[in-house]
Amino acid sequence: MIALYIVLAIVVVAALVIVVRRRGRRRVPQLAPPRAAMPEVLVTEVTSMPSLTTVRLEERLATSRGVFDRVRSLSPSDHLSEEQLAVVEEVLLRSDVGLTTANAVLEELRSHGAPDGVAAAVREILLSSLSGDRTTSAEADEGRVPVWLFVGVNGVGKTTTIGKLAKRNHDAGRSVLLAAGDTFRAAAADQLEQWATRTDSGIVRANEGADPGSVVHDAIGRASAKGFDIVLADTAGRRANSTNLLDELSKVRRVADRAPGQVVETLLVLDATTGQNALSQAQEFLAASGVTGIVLTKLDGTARGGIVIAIERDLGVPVKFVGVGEGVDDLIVFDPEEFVDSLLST
Ligand SMILES: Nc1nc2c(ncn2[C@@H]2O[C@H](COP(=O)(O)OP(=O)(O)OP(=O)(O)O)[C@@H](O)[C@H]2O)c(=O)[nH]1
Ligand SMILES: [Mg+2]
Repeated sequence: MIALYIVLAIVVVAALVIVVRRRGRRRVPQLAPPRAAMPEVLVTEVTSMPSLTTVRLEERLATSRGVFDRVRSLSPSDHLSEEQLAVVEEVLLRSDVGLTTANAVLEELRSHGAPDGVAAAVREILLSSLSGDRTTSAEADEGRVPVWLFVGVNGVGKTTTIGKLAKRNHDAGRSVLLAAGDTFRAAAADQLEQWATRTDSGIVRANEGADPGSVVHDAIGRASAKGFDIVLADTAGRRANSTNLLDELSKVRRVADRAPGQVVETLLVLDATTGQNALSQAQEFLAASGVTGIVLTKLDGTARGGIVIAIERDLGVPVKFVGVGEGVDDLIVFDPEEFVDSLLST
């Protein structure tokens, strides 16, 4: 009996020791961690973080920016030497700003010099030539459906741009319907359908060879009946010959602009990598389809970023968006200051 009491007492004491030890161990992590340095680190990180778009545009325009390295390396001067002016001219022409703009910049540098730095002076002059109205409208008259029509030759990036802008409109709270007005090949509608799925948009499509005007007409009817907020209409980039293509675009535009549809934007899509060729293409489209803005694609990976300036100057139509990659978010609302800074900031 006494032995039993002794064993019980040992068990109770052992249990007490274990509980006390565990409590002791649990307390260790409850010690307050050292905190003194934390707030400072956080504040530094937040304040020095540049805006996402700035980082992305400068990164994506790296090739075009590289062309301007030689301008950045010139020293400030009240009177630039002929040698320095020749460097500026060569760089501007390589970046494809065009002869008119290059001459205007040289004239300005000759008469005023560049006391605050050559890159800064060129930046100011280029910026002053980008003064178009870049607002886009997503509003139509009462009872009508706003339509954005996308035109341009094949391969420039129309369908991809529609996908990107579908996402942008969707994010802005609009319900989007895509119209597969490129009936030249079946794959075009399949490609658009993929974008519709990815961006949560509706789509109206027809068989290969169908009349593009009736596809757009059906899409507008459906948008009006179902209450979609906007229609983005794709068109073909080729036909048997270019005259037919432009005639067809004018017809599609007329159909799209008939109530209940209303064309509020006609966006001409141009490929920046084709440089000055993009300009001659653009002239033909401008005459035919009432273009309200340019989307310049593939600015990533080209050295010819200056083409933006040539396009605005020579065509008198504002660049509204620029494409900087193949992904759904790789489209930027064109901001002249951000753009020129991406090329010329030191
Ligand atoms: N790097 C890059 N590629 C792009 C950009 N925009 C479009 N692309 C690519 O360019 C190619 C052609 O794009 P599409 O959207 O099919 O061109 P499209 O004008 O619709 O061509 P068609 O339907 O043949 O008239 C695709 O491989 C796209 O991913 C861009 O901003 N940057
Ligand atoms: Mg296409």
